[in-house]
Amino acid sequence: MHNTTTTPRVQDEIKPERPRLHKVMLVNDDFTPREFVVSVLRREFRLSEEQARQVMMTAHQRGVCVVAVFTKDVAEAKATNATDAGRKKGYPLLFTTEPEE
Ligand code: TYC
Repeated sequence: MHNTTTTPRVQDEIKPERPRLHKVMLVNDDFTPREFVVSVLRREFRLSEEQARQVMMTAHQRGVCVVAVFTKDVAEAKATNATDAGRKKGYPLLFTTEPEE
């Protein structure tokens, strides 16, 4: 009998992958009132008054702003709810999602 030594291969070291997070983005438009955007951000994303104002103003000035990151299902559900809140009032307010790099 002869001795054999084995070195573990990289693939044998099983590392569970973290679920990829998804960003919720707020998209600017010319019609939705600023105060309404702030109220949706506070209610749907639990932002403080100051955080909500900063996110709203960033979207207003730059066209888009990251609101928060969540797992895919949560990001999509929150983006849909927040977009629907605007639609119910007749506003074109839009929240989208995209995977984080
Ligand atoms: N641009 C809007 C206005 O001037 C306010 C607004 C900000 C709307 C951000 C959407 O994502 C938005 N009334």
